[in-house]
Amino acid sequence: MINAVNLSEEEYVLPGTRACPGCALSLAYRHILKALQGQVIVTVPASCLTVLHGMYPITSVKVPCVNTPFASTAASATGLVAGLKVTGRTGLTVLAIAGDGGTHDIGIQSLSGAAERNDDMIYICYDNEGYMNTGNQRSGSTPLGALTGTTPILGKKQKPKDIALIMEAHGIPYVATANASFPLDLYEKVKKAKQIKGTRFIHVFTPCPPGWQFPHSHTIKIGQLAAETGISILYEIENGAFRLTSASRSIAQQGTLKPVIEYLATQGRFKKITQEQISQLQAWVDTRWRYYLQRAAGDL
Ligand SMILES: Cc1ncc(C[n+]2csc(CCOP(=O)(O)OP(=O)(O)O)c2C)c(N)n1
Ligand code: SF4
Repeated sequence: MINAVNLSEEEYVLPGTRACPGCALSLAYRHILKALQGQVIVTVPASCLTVLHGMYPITSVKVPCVNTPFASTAASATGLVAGLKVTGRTGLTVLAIAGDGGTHDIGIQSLSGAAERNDDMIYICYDNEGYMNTGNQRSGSTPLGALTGTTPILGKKQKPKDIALIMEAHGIPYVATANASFPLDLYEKVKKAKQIKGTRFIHVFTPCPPGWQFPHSHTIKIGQLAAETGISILYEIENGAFRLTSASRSIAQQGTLKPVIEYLATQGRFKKITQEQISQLQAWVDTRWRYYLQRAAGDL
């Protein structure tokens, strides 16, 4: 079992990246690369992660990286996998990693194709629930009631797409959800995914201080609250076997979820949310939580 004491001290994300202070993506990425022990080729579309990497020829990251057009992250990973195969190189993981805009919306076609072929890659979606690199436009993952630069005055009217369920429906060998506030759970999942062949998909919840409008010192607390209220549910599905993990598992075993309003109140993006939207969000969380509890109990 990994813990903060025996976690590898080797760093692949160097100090001084161009990410904002308090960026949960930086924290998640640091642990993702640690879990892969640097034995990785990364492919990234335009996003906050390309900004974090820095501008050629300078980079803050100690692994090889391809910058790929927005829609083609998974397709470029497929090409890298084929390239490694024909050149006979083994021991390297191909990691495709994109934001929610690059995954739920723009990259979903190439991702679905790669998953259907079961191409041998890890695909990670870090989810800051908007197109943040270009100043916070709404995406298919932006929650109901959240304000962005492209939502109506009372916030987004639709609920988010459940990308992990969409990926599970492809029948791939490993699907997991994670949250940057629980980095060791994320680390364990990436480490496990590294050992599996075929398409592995991990969704990571990554709070974003400027986009979500909260002080950058609150990042970890907000990620924790997301798990405590059931907004972010942590689980893994390995060859069809479902299990809750980390905080979600503890809550399922010995607690109840906190009301979603406690989470909403921490972020300026929800400042215009109506009572009706709060009730809709709470109902959405309750339905999902019941569903995952049933799955964890083996009832579904
Ligand atoms: C085809 C194309 N359309 C639009 C853009 C402009 N663009 C660059 S990054 C970005 C936002 C990416 O959002 P997301 O994938 O959610 O990642 P984040 O920025 O939130 O990390 C956009 C729209 C682009 N680079 N290419
Ligand atoms: S805008 Fe958000 S996701 Fe992007 S670097 Fe800043 S904190 Fe991170």
